[in-house]
Amino acid sequence: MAAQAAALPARPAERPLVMGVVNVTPDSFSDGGRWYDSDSAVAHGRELLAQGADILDIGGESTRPGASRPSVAEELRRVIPVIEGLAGTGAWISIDTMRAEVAAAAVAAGARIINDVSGGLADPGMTGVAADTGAGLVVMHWRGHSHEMQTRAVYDDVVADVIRELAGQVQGALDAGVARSQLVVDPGLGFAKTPEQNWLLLQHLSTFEKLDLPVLVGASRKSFLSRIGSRDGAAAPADQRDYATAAVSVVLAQADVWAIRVHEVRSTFAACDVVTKLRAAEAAT
Ligand code: PMM
Repeated sequence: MAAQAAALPARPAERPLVMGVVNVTPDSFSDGGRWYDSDSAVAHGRELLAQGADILDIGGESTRPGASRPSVAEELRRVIPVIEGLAGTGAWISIDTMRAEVAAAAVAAGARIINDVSGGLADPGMTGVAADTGAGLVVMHWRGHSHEMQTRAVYDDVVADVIRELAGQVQGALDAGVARSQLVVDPGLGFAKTPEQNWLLLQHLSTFEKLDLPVLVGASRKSFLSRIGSRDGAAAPADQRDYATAAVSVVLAQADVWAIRVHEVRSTFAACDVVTKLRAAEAAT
């Protein structure tokens, strides 16, 4: 009998996996419009792979606060040619979508992981696609679409509430027939979270071990990082938040998360290497 392909890439012992973002959108907050045509998106994906990215996350819908949703046809038009263009590289490709139809088409085109920022809540068919295809499934904590999420950042205890709600989303996936070995959880930084709540979640990442599943974290270029490092109080535009992002990646590597989702991969590899070297020095003493 042929061995069944693993649903998820293995994490190297010494560092988290690094997931590079390819947003094929006109309006993502971090890089909207830069890789909007298929050829430049494929070229960008290849560049991230050359820089060492372990996974490429291809998305055709911006989830920034207030963004309007593309049609299904438009989302498919954006992502499928890019997945087809990158599948031949043998890279692990994830599809960043909340739609079951897009996820199914993406897996047929070569994606092996479904990254659903709604964690199965936006489209009731999503967990069934993961169960039927055996693809990996990232279940992110989510409380509503972009136009309404900022009003939903109200928690009694953000860490406990996010973990409890994520556990419910995970149970929904398991009930639909998804295997535990397919699942990854994500605290969903910036999604129905204030900056203070994002920092609390980062501070308490070890609490997510309760869920007993790999943890993915995406802090890259998010607005809670816009004033990190600023000495005059001015907010940096999204594409100038990579130093702050890399500093968070040090924290994520120290927390031994499964994967870090970033737009600029080199600085996160540098962050991971710093943690690896410190650990080696500690082991040598
Ligand atoms: N953040 C964004 C998009 N997709 N997926 C996961 N799993 N986790 C995240 O934190 C996440 C995500 C928003 O960032 P972008 O618009 O720059 O891609």
